[in-house]
Amino acid sequence: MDGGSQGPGLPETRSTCPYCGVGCGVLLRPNGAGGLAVRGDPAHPANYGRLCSKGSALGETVGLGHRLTAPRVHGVETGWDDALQLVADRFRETVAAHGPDAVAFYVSGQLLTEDYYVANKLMKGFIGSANIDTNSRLCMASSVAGHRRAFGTDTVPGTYEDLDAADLVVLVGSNLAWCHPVLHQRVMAAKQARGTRVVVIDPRRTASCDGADLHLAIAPGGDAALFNRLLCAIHAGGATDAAFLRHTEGFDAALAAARADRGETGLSEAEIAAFCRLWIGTERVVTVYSQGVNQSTSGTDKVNAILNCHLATGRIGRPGRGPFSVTGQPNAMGGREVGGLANMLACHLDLENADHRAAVRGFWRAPAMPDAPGLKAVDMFRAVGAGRVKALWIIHTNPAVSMPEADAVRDAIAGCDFVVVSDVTGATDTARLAHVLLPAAAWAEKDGTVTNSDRTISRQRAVLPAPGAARPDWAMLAEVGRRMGWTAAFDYAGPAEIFREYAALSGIAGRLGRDFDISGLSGLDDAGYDGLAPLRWPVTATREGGRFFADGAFFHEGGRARLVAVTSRAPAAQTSADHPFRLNTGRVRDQWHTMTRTGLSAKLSAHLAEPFLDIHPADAARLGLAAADLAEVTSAHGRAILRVRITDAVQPGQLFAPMHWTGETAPSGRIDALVAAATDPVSGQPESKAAVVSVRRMQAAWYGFAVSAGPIRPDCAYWALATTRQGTRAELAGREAPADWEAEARRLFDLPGADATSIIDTARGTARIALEEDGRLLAALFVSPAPVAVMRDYLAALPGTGAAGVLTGRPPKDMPDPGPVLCACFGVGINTIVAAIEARGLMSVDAVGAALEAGTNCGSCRPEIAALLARAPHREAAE
Ligand SMILES: Nc1nc2c(c(=O)[nH]1)N[C@H]1C(S)=C(S)[C@@H](COP(=O)(O)OP(=O)(O)OC[C@H]3O[C@@H](n4cnc5c(=O)[nH]c(N)nc54)[C@H](O)[C@@H]3O)O[C@H]1N2
Ligand SMILES: Nc1nc2c(c(=O)[nH]1)N[C@H]1C(S)=C(S)[C@@H](COP(=O)(O)OP(=O)(O)OC[C@H]3O[C@@H](n4cnc5c(=O)[nH]c(N)nc54)[C@H](O)[C@@H]3O)O[C@H]1N2
Ligand code: SF4
Ligand SMILES: [Mo]
Repeated sequence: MDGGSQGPGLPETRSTCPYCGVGCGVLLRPNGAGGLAVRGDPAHPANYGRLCSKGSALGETVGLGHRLTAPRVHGVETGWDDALQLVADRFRETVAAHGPDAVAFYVSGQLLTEDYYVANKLMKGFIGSANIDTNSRLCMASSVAGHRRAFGTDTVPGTYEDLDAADLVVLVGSNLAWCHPVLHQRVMAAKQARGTRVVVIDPRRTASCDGADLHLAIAPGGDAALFNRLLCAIHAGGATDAAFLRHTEGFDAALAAARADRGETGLSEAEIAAFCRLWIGTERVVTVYSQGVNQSTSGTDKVNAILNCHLATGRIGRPGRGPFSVTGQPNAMGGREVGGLANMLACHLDLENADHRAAVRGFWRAPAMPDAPGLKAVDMFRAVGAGRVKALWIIHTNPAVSMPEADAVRDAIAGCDFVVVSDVTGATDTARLAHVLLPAAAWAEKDGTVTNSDRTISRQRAVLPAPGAARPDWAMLAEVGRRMGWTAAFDYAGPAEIFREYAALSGIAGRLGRDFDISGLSGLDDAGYDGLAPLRWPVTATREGGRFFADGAFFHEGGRARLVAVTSRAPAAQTSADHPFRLNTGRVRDQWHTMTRTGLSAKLSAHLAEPFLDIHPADAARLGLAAADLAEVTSAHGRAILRVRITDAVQPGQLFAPMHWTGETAPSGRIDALVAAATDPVSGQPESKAAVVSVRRMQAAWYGFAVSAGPIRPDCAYWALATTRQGTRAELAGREAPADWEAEARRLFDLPGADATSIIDTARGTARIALEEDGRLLAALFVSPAPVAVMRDYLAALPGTGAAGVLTGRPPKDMPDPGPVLCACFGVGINTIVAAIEARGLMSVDAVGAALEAGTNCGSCRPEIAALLARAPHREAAE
């Protein structure tokens, strides 16, 4: 079972990082006491030993304090037998009374392939409904739809090696530096090695711009218009590949549509011309795209506008050339392969194709199979809200936070007759709404496979025991299948057996002319599965891995690719006097989605500790907003309160806010409460990046900052919690000040009996309260009528230590404040880095690394260090 090397002490096991779709290999060494040492696997082809800040901090997230350890029915712990029998009974009764479409599964691109395969088989083959959809609908659906329109299948043509071999990498709607950091490092290495140029197309200036040659601040939704301009320029400049175009159809119509497109790009003619020159003039070009493209009501058209340019020039499937949709979640790709979307069958077979349906049905010996697509995510939760879906099983995702119109989704789940949630913790917005809560084995506790962005299949391996009764997801699903009466079909001994069945089915798909064929692995025995080294599909008797399409063979009937005629469209919602701002949303470097795992790490929580709103200086001035104020943001669907950050990284009229905060960590920061559920007409993917909102300053009576060695229990209009090494820190604000701050502090920290030292100035509205026990600081609260100015990172380190001097809010003179942590791996703060740049005259990121270690482990903070160097007077940043 150990696929890794033997070092001193306990053996290391090879596995895969559970976060992003880069799919980095990791080497895991349990310490025998529940802990885990993690390093990059030098042999894994995705990362060759590199890891980002999130991967490096995995060891900090395997603690068991927050874990769900037994099934719960209506909040009461019970055994598996009762819980799963109830699930099976309720699903069977609901189907019997209301038909198969009255039930649904909502699953996740973070499930392992084996989990996903069983869920899909149970719903589509046995329950007989296509009502299984996944959070990949919010993530990859437009890329899937675009690939299928152009290629006939959902095929990613290229590989990561293309990023190493490209002379131009164009990042469209991708903040690669923060969201796929190891791929960004590969691009930066190529820049160093061969001078690869990098263009970023993003309305916002991001960390990815720091290493780029050109940033095009495109108008939100303007991508299709820009790539249509490029298609025209390709044609006008004679850069089409006539020989390759013979393998395609639709060029003339696509060109005509591109010529007629008058869509807004927000760019100057000079910028467009420079981009077209660079793209056309560089044979080895990879166009990488992500959520700025997919999460749009014109997402599928944006994808095809990009694919059109690569098809027209024949720059596809050859080294250093191609369109490249990077996947978000660790198994987003695997989920697409097993058919987790409501409109797909397993192995890239089509639900709407009768031959495909018959083949899968025969293979599964399935009693029932739907012949029409099921409900896509947005429609699924609408059907839940309307009472048409009466039994819902949510697995490995947190839709009460991450779906657009999140308040309505939360209410829909709360009102559903029967809700099952499988999660590793009960402390999520969604899990709190479950009738039946099922404890899942977590990443380091379960075996299976994942597929990353470049079709590489890697093993995830269990190295820790699952706590309490927790079980892998496939095991719960298979048990429910058996209890619903399909004993033989779900009688799996383990993931290896599921994988073999899946690989065998893919052989049928291959014979039906599909791309996804891993039939070469269908004979893998258990030992072979345990030892499986990363490999890229397809894997057949005659072929392994490689690129697709250089030979001009596509998967549409007739074998040709299709260029799609595309006309750009602005985002669905228009700004107006009521909602004058366009709200863009996305990710920060060190948090993963709804923070249930990264939020446990003090290192990762130090980078950005609360939800924020980026706003342009001109807009802030007009609204009377100062830095660190709180802003109330309102849309037609909900409201949020967020910390103001004034920055010209966003354009006037535009805002940016992160997607990560939840009812558990900052209830007023649930950003999807603001986002409308407008969807792309082809893919059904929601437009998560283009809400329209209004903004005003929150009239807070008081602002607070708190640190504690224990939990903090805020009860005020605005609060945000973050994990620290010593316990918890909190940002607070309220509309009305409590009468007695000392009593409030005791309540907040649940410390009724601790010794209090207070400095309270009622006239000025300030209060500083330290709660101690035997001279040891337990907690401290700082209150002010304006945003609290104290040295947060210094204070956050004090609980548990001697309490002297805490109430000054500042470190003693001989101990400088390091500032917010920039380098998560070595805990180096911004102030420390800036001071070293100034005092020692450091000129490069490497020099900062040599002096302070910052940026020398995972490298995720290198773009930010480069930005600090660039701001230092008279110095050039050299990455
Ligand atoms: N740190 C971290 N990394 C992650 C994740 C995480 O939660 N945290 N999640 C993973 C997942 S599931 C995903 S899907 C990926 C997402 O990875 P990315 O897509 O790179 O991340 P986002 O921040 O969602 O959005 C990317 C950019 O799109 C821009 N954008 C918005 N509107 C437009 C537009 O109209 N056109 C263009 N061209 N750009 C636009 C935004 O300004 C943003 O910078 O990240 C993965 N990696
Ligand atoms: N506004 C806005 N909204 C967005 C986006 C955006 O850019 N902007 N991005 C969208 C995208 S691309 C995505 S991918 C989604 C992500 O959104 P979600 O999928 O909702 O977010 P996660 O926090 O990843 O949820 C995963 C859940 O699974 C649980 N879990 C962890 N391990 C296991 C396990 O082994 N088994 C089980 N059963 N559960 C486990 C975690 O505790 C957590 O509750 O958000 C989407 N929403
Ligand atoms: S880039 Fe980071 S988050 Fe993504 S797989 Fe690699 S280590 Fe994990
Ligand atoms: Mo995603």
